[in-house]
Amino acid sequence: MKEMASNPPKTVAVISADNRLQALKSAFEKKYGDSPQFYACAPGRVNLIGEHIDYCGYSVLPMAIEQNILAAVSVNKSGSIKLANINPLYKDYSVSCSEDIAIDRDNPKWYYYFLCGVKGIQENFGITNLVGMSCVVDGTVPPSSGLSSSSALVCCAGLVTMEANQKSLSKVALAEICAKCERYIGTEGGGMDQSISFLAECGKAKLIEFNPLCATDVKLPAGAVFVISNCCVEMNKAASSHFNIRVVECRIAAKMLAQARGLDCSRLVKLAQVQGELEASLDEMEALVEEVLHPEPYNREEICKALGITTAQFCSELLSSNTQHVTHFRLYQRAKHVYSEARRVLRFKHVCDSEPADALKLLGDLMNQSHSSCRDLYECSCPELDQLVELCLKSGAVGSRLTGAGWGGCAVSMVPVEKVDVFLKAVREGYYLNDPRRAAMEKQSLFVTNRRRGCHFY
Ligand code: ADP
Ligand code: NG1
Ligand code: MG
Repeated sequence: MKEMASNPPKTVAVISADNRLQALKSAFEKKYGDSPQFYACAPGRVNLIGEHIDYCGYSVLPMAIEQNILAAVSVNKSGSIKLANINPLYKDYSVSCSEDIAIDRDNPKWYYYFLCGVKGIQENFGITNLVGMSCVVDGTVPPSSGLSSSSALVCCAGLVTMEANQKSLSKVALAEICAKCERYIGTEGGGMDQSISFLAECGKAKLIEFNPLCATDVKLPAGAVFVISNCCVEMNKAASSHFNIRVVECRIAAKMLAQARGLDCSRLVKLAQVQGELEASLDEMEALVEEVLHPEPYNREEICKALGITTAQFCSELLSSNTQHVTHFRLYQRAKHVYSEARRVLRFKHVCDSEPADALKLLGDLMNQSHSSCRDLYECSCPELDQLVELCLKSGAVGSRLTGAGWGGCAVSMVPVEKVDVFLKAVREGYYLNDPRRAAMEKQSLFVTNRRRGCHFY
């Protein structure tokens, strides 16, 4: 708890001894003709279990990974924020500090994620005159692959802006600000990614709880490692509506369940809030879903009638701007996934805490159930990811599941230590080497994760 209340740490690094920092420093000097004044770093994450439930108010269980977003920064007197990226695919951008920061959610370019972080800090402190900054960003989190490159970028930008404007915030405050401000890009996420990016500690996974935000250590069993494998299908969450459609479906499901139990549904927007109001168990909530909702998709008329609202209210109060076209909603399947997944997270934590002899098997089973639920009820997998998960299980994993939002991206597998070499060889040969495009990406796509620390400065 003490750690969570503290500010992001400053780490002493010998820049010349770190190839990546050295390359970033050189790129900065070439670009701006001066040396960076400081560096900020924010890690990506892998979620071990608890998918698509953070925005419903439920706890999740991620850990930070080695891959991160790193920025070199100096304060300038030009009255503008200048952004550049080591990767030439991400173009330079400059914005005046005296203008309102505009984020175009219809065109989610990389620099708008950075500006989300800037805007979050600006609004929190009511800063009217942001200082000018020159920044070069270098990222190693595979983008649009469920390891949260977007939030690492937003968190890094939040940190940079705080430091450059000589402000100070705790990690918890930063996590909450960055969860809120990433929504300016359009995705209505729940806060898992920003929370673990700030609150992670070396060697530890965390149970992240919301309202209030709290991170508790989870001791993972010693006999297994976690391996990430990317199916090499990218899914840009802000440029598509898949993610927000699920958020909307959960919001509608919450209101329908609340209405059916005579609660004031205008106030309730999250499935966890409905559980709280009813003082029911997760098992009872699943039974309520069975009783109240039907498996066939709902159309707009049926929902409006049940909730006693007009189509105009439905569009303005329940849909987001990028889901206005959606006509059918699978409320039963989405709510069933959320309540069962919330229960799996608690069971996973319980197994880790109680360390039974068959812990690996129990945890593996929970991960496999989570993947099935994501694939069949939440429909957020894709054929390549399902094929990869199957292969991971055949290659020695005791559990394997998609991680992050899905529709592409990575699987996380729990592999007994003694089987790791055989596992990596089988997955390499079975998924990557027989396809030239995947083979070229293999090095950054298949790796054992280490539990890393959270955001920090150099
Ligand atoms: P993820 O699952 O990785 O969070 P998102 O679709 O949410 O995927 O976000 C991906 C977006 O984040 C990219 O399209 C890009 O705009 C931004 N991004 C990721 N990595 C970098 C990077 N190294 N530099 C700049 N922008 C990045
Ligand atoms: P990714 O895949 O990193 O974009 C998203 C959300 C999370 C969470 C997961 C699914 C954002 C910033 N992130 O992550 O909050 O809902 O999907 O569990 O929206
Ligand atoms: Mg993201």
